[in-house]
Amino acid sequence: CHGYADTKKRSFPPTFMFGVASSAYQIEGAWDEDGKGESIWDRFVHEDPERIADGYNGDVASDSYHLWRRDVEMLRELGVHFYRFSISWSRVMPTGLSNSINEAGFAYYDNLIDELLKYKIMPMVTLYHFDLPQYLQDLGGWINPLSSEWFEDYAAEVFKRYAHKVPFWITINQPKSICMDGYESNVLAPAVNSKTVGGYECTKNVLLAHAKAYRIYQTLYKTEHQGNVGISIELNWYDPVKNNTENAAAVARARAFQIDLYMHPIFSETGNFPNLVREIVARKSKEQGFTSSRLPNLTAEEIKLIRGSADFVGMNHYTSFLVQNSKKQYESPSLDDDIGVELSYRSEWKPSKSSWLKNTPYGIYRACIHVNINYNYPPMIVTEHGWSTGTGLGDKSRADNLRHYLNSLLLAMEDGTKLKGYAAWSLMDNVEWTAGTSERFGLYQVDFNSPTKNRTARLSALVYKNIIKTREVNLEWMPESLQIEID
Ligand code: PNW
Repeated sequence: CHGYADTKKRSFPPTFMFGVASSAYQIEGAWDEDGKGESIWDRFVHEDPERIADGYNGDVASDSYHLWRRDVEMLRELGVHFYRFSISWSRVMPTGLSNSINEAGFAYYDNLIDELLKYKIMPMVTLYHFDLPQYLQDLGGWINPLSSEWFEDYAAEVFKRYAHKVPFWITINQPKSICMDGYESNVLAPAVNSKTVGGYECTKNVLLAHAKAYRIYQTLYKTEHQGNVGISIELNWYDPVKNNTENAAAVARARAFQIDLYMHPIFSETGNFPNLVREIVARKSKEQGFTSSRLPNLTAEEIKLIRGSADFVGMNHYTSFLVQNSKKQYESPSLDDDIGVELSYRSEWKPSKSSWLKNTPYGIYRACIHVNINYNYPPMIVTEHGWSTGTGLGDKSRADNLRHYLNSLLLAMEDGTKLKGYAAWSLMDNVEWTAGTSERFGLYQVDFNSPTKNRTARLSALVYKNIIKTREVNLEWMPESLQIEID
């Protein structure tokens, strides 16, 4: 255990990669330009503009569709080794199906990738970050059993074009958000809000989609290009509010449903969904009058396809939660009822601009150890971690959050975590889904009122630049000015 009196100097190894992350819908804009097809996010925000807190949606977003040269300049200012961005499926394949190819859409990514390579910044491409083509949603989206094949075709097309240029791939960003926020509830598009089987059917199909894409890369490109393909999983941390037997069981359920439901099929020795989740959902489903479990069965063949289908764990970590056994009765059936816990936060945890996000740096250490112990020390990359503020350049709270979480990661590495890289969320302010621009996550501020969407470095950008340059975390250091330049 590391006490606070510990003054040992630690640094990130020379091979450790620093980066920043973004996603297509959140930054690109140009929602219907040059042949792009409609996505579920376009539909979701246009159908009911009130869904976005401040009314600012992804129609224009940070306008990166036009400002990608400036974006790469910012990456050079920071001195990052890689840039994680996502490809908009409906921009490159307007209906989402394999016969529907939009060359103008691919040209955007050709340019971006070539500009990155010109400056020796490695592209890390996410294939899917929440923005399904609407045409596929009209066919059921991630509930349709064909969805994993649609995704496989899309992945094959993108690999074919970029496998020789892109060393790191993320198939899917956050299956839990996609399925539990998009299909089980109505927090994210497509807001299907099925409290019965939607979230779990989606989970199965998303895992299959991921695995099929992984196998294509393995079969066709791995030998020649030696790239790495992973998946980004929400790995926030859950601890008991108070230690007692009831809460211990509650924490086990929280971790099983929120983390291991997605990790276990891919990264465990045995594969399949975790036993605890299978038992609980099977039992509840029976009580609820279903003839089979709401959690779909995976066939032996499916288990085998999914197991081992990743070269690294992509960890998206933002915060920690306190868990207690729920006394209240949730709607039944529902995911909340299946889990049966209530979440809260310790009052000492510093709040961000987002209600769900508190500063708890020890949690990222604990999440790493959870992965190490349960999945036998797999290679890992933090593919997202970040902090929200309002507008303003003097974001001391983000700089402090960044430093303390990176410090925790140094401790996790010292204790055996095979962490290869870290991406800060996010390069710049963007459309924070239904929060619009009311919660800012950027190292660079974006002036959304200006037609030119000017980007300006925040204090945290300079702090991060210094960490990248020195490979050390100085918990005290403050930049003297807010000027940032390319070295
Ligand atoms: C991520 N949680 O989602 C997404 O991948 C990003 O697109 C998003 O902008 C970013 O977080 C900030 O919100 C999360 O409950 C969803 O702790 C949920 C949680 C964290 C991140």
